[in-house]
Amino acid sequence: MNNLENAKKIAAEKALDFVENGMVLGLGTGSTVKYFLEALGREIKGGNLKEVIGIPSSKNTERISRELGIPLATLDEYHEIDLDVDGADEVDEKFNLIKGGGGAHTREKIVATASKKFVVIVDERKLVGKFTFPVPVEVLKFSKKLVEDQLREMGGVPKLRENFLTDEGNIILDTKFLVIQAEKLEVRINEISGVLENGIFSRRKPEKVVVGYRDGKVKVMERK
Ligand code: A5P
Repeated sequence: MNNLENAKKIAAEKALDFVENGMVLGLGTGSTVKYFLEALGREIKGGNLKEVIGIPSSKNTERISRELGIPLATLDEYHEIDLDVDGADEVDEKFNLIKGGGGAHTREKIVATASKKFVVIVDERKLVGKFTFPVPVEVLKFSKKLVEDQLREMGGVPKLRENFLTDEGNIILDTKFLVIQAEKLEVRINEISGVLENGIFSRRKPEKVVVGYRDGKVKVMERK
């Protein structure tokens, strides 16, 4: 395993410290979360964690979790989640996030919003002073052109994610902005008719960000 993968893995494994018996867990999506799922599966199998139930944020996470023997439920069955563990594409100093590199941000935001605690696991590359990642915007196919026009009017440069549909069957417009004022932009993009959700998380920010470093260190940062 290379240093970067190890950085993801140690951040993911550290997040297990916050998991307790009997918890309902939000299960995020992505390559960092995969390490969390593997560690969680091991703990459940080994009997160290009991009566834990996961609410997956994507079909992919659902499939991996099933393979690992993690008991699952739906948001309809449990609408209060104790702890959500998820990755991110970028994290700024105020713990605003950009998510959706894997196209799962709509469900991820629903799960994070339903969670009492939200912990984000990242490798050190994801910590940024200023966002540069294109904002993933999930859009109904029907409204593609109209949404693109409005994103351009807002100063964005939308680009269709090729050969990709979300779990809900929608398209993603990855939209580059020169300046991202997280709170304003999150709300404004969602006001466009035809937009389901965008990948800025400024209203549901994590309480903790666990960062794995390529030199093998891991740090838990708390939101002030
Ligand atoms: C999924 O849509 C995303 O929000 C992921 O949480 C994010 O892209 C982080 O993924 P990695 O851990 O694979 O970088």
